[in-house]
Amino acid sequence: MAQKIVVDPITRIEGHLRIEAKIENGRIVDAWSSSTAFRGIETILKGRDPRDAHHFTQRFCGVCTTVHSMASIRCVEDALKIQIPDNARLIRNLIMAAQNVQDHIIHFYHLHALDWVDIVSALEADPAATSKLAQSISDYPKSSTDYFRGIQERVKAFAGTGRLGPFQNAYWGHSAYKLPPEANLMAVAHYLEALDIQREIIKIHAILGSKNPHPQTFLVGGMAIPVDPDSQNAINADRIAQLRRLFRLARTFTEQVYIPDLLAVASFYTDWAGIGAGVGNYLCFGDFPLYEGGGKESYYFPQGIILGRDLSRVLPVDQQKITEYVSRSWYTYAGGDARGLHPWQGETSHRYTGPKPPYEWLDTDAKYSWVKAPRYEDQPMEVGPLARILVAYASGHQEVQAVAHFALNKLGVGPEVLFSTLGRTAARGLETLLLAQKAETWLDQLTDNMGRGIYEVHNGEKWDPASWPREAQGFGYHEAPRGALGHWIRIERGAIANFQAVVPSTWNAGPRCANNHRGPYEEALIGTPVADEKQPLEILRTIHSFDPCLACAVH
Ligand code: NFC
Repeated sequence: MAQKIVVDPITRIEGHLRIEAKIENGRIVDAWSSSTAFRGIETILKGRDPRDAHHFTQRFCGVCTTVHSMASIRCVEDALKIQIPDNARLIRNLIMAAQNVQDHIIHFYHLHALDWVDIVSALEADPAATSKLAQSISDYPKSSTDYFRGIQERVKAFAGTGRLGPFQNAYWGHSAYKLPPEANLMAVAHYLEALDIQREIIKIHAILGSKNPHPQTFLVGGMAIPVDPDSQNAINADRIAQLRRLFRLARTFTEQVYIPDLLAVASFYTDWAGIGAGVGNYLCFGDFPLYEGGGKESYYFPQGIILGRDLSRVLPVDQQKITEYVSRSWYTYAGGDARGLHPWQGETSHRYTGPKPPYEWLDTDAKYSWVKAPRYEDQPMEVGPLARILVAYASGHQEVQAVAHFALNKLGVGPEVLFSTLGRTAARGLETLLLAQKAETWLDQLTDNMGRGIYEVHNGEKWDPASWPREAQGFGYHEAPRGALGHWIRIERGAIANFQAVVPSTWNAGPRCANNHRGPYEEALIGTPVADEKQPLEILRTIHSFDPCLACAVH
C-alpha cells in the first residue's frame, strides 16, 4: 500500500527544504521538493546602480556568497562589453578555486558523511586496527594508534555529556550503514580534522578578498586588490608565500585524506551506484578561463550539455534557451503561468494569492514551492560537480579522464555508475582534486606577471555611467560549487531595470513545470529503496548528494 512521508527540514546548511515522498513496497514512487521560505532579493535590485549589484546578490547566500559576486560582475561586464586584465582573471580563478575546494571539503565531511558514517559504531572500533586501515590507504602522517585512540576518547567524552549538538536526532544504528567500526572511526577523525582544514583554506579569501563570507574586492572591470609593490596592502611576496602554503595544504588534504576516504567509503556502498540517477540531462556553463581575454574555448571546466545520459555527444549551450516556470511555484506571471520566461523578461512577483504555507501537507496538485522551475529547451537539467565531470569527460578533457579512470579502476566499475547518488558524491571529490592542483598554476602565473612588472588589476575604461549605452543587457555565468550559476541584467539609463538569477540549487531543487516534468531532486528519488519510513536515511543520501542550498535556490 502506498504511504506518503515528509522530511522537513532536510538540509544541513541554510534554507528550508522539504521533501514529500510516496512509498510503495519499500520504494519511492513519487516525490515533491519544496522550499518553504520566500526571499525576493531580485526585487530589491531594481533601480540600483549595476556596479552595486554584487553587494546585494552576495546576500543570496551565506555559504556560496562570493559566487554571486562573480556572476553579477560578469553580467554587468557582458552588458557593457568590458574586458578584464589578466591579473583579475587569475585572482578571480584563485578565489573561486578556493571557494569550490573549501565548500566541497565541508560538504563531504560535514554535510554528507554522516549519511554514510555511523558515529556510534566508531566508539566500538579498535584504534590499532583503525591505524592499520588508515595507513593501508594513505600516507597521511596523522594515522597512529594513539591518534585514533585520542579521537575515540574525545568522541566518547562528548557523547557522555548528553549534548550531541549536530549529531543529535540522527539515524545511528540504521541497517543501511555498512562501514565497519574502524572505517567509521577513521571518518570521524577526518570529520574533526576537516573542521580545521576548511578554516585554514578560506584564509585565501581573507588575503585576496579582504574577508569571508562576502569577500569585498570584486569590481566591475576587474578586482580592487593591488599587486603593484608601491601600493599599500598589495599582494606582495609574503602574501604569495602564504597563499602558496594554503593552496598546498588544500591539495595535500585532498590528495591524502579526502580522496582516499571517498574511495574507501564508496567501496562499501557500490549499490548506490545504481540509485539516484535523476533526470539524466546535465548542463555546464563552464568556467576558469585559462588565458587572458579567453571565451568559452578557454575554460578549464568546459561548457556543454549532455542529454539522456548520452556521453557520445556534448551539445553547445545557448543561454537564450533557458526559461523559468512558476506553474507549480507560489508566484504568478503577469502573462499567465503556462509559459516559462527567459530571465531577461523574468519576474519575481507577489501576485499569487492562492494557498501558501502553513499547511499540513503540500498541495502537490497545485503550487508547492518558493523555488521556480528552470528548464533548458523545456527539459529539466542537473547541474553541479557531476555535470562538470561528465561534460569534461565526454569532451575528452585529459586531466578529468585521468582522475575519473583512476577512481573507477579503484572501485572496479565503469563510467555508467557515475549516473547515480554515488557518482554525484565521487564527482565532487574528483573536481576538488583537479582544482586544488590547478590553483597552484594560476598562482604561478600571477607571480610571473608581477615579476614582469604587469600590475594592472582593473580596467577603468567604462567605469563612468556616462560612457554606457542607454539600454543594455548582459548574462553572467559561473560554475559555483553546486553547479551552473547564471545572472541576467537589463540596464536602462544607468540603472538596473531587471535582475534575475538562476542558481544551481534552483535547477536541482525546483518543482515540476507546466509540462509536469519533475525537477532533478524529485526525479532522483524515484526508485530509491526506503528500509524504514520512520528513518528515511536513503532520502537524505540522495538529496544531500546534490549539496542543497535553498537560500540560494529561492534567493
Ligand atoms: Ni547557497 Fe549556491 C547554490 C552554490 O546553489 N554553490 O550559486 C549558488 O550555495 O551554496
